[in-house]
Amino acid sequence: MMKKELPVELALINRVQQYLNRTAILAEDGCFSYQDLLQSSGQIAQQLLQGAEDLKERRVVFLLEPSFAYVKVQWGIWRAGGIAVPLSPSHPPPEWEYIIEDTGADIIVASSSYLKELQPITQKRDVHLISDIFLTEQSKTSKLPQLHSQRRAMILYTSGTTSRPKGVVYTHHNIQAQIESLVKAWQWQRQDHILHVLPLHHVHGIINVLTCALWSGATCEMLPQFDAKVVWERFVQGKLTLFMAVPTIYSKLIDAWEEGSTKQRQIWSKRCEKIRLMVSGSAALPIHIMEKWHSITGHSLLERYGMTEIGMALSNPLHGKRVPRYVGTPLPGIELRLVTDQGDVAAPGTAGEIQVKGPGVFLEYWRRGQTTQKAFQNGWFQTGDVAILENGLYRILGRKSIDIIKTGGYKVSALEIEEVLRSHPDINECAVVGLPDLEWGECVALALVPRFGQSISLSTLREWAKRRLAPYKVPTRFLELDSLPRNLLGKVKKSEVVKQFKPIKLQ
Ligand code: MCA
Ligand code: AMP
Repeated sequence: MMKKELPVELALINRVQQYLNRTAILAEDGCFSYQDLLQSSGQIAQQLLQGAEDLKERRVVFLLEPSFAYVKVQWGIWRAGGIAVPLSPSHPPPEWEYIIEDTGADIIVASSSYLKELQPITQKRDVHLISDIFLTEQSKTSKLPQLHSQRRAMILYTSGTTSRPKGVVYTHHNIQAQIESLVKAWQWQRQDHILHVLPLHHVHGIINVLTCALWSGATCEMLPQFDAKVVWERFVQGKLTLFMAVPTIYSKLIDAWEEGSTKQRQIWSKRCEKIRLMVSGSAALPIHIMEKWHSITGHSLLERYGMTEIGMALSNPLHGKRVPRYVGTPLPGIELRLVTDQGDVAAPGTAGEIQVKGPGVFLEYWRRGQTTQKAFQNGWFQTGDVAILENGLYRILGRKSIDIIKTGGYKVSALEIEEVLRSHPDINECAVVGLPDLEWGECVALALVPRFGQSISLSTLREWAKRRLAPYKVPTRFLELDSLPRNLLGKVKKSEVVKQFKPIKLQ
């Protein structure tokens, strides 16, 4: 049965009426109340509309640093009836161009620092480019469109088992369901104050941290980028009640703590007592990080499991024992099952693929009807992750595809990287694999066969790749081979490729 459609204003935007004078965002561009957010996003909506009544799901790409500007533009797009598509400032222009082209966006809002790099793309594609400095504060705001929650709200790009990233489409209703589930499970309150250090083109940073905070009337303090020392200083200020990050960030915080003086360490550790909850997710949390973090801060990290297509699905409890290596039980509103390779629902103690149903599950892959269809089995989304249920708790065992790598909390596709690297003039053939890595979880490793007589160095290849790929997709380990190991059908045997790399001691 279709859920009764409510105007979006009643959900996220209307809630703000309860908190008008509270601080919503603290960032480098200032301190802003919910009233400011409501007013500025309304004005931006008006400017995007240019006299039209409704953007009617036009895609609006925006490229802004973590700031109040990011939030007001995101809300402005939503309030004008557009689909918000965030780009990452850390990506090189070819990655932006791919998303602009794939979404068919015809408006881009960008911070002035990216205009020069964006102009060739916007000219080629006839896209209207608006610099954030031209987002004027108009005094008059007229009526904004009434939206319904089943309308498309956002597209986020995710890498997978296809060579190019796919756009994951959420309706306002999907976003609301994801938020409500987490707000309930982790008991978000208006008194909460969270430090935001994550990228703003993925679910973890956008939904779990930013939008859950704003839904709850809490304060979201944004850093322009992650910096371990700055994070420790913010912990010391004593205002924070929540912190959420990926395991690599906790690893980097531990390194910074170990480099601190004895006195500094004591202060840093002591002030963490005030924080009520620290969450880890987006990749498996290694036990050594969980234990070390507990020993220096007294916090047992709450590990949870999620995916771009479904939001968050499993979580350890807010109150109660958080068991290392386990990701707990389904979050509110989530239906979850494990399915064996034979297609049966797995009994407890038997491994199976995680499949999920729920109101937070995405609507579709943008303009990829067949891929969307294939991703579901009788209404269940097939995650490609394998897990087991033991003593009532889920434990993630790994992924079905060797071509998906998780590095620093980012999902990257080996196939996508190979496709780009194959266009290098000195590479004859190549294979990309993920290798276990103490700091990054996995690192991107490249085995290549050079063209006859050519010799390639890792550093020059990295420079070349950085102009075409996001920094976290650029290989950090490198191996030259005479030929790639292949099976009888000519397919590269990736498990053999992995074995050819010299193992690195993990602890
Ligand atoms: C960057 N570098 C890397 C990697 N990333 N090297 C190896 N592996 C990597 N993955 C290199 C850069 O090339 C550069 O090297 C140097 O490290 C510094 O780069 P920078 O970008 O400044 O790194 P950083 O700021 O230290 O980044 C680390 C980070 C970042 C903060 C952990 O990776 C991050 O924000 N990760 C979070 C990702 C996230 O939010 N994922 C959620 C996806 P050089 O100087 O030589 O060039 S959503 C999801 O997964 C689901 C829904 C879920 O469950 O949450
Ligand atoms: P993304 O597509 O970037 O949203 O990444 C989602 C993927 O991250 C999932 O499919 C899992 O493979 C992985 N993931 C997220 N949280 C965890 C976790 N707690 N433990 C293990 N893997 C995780």
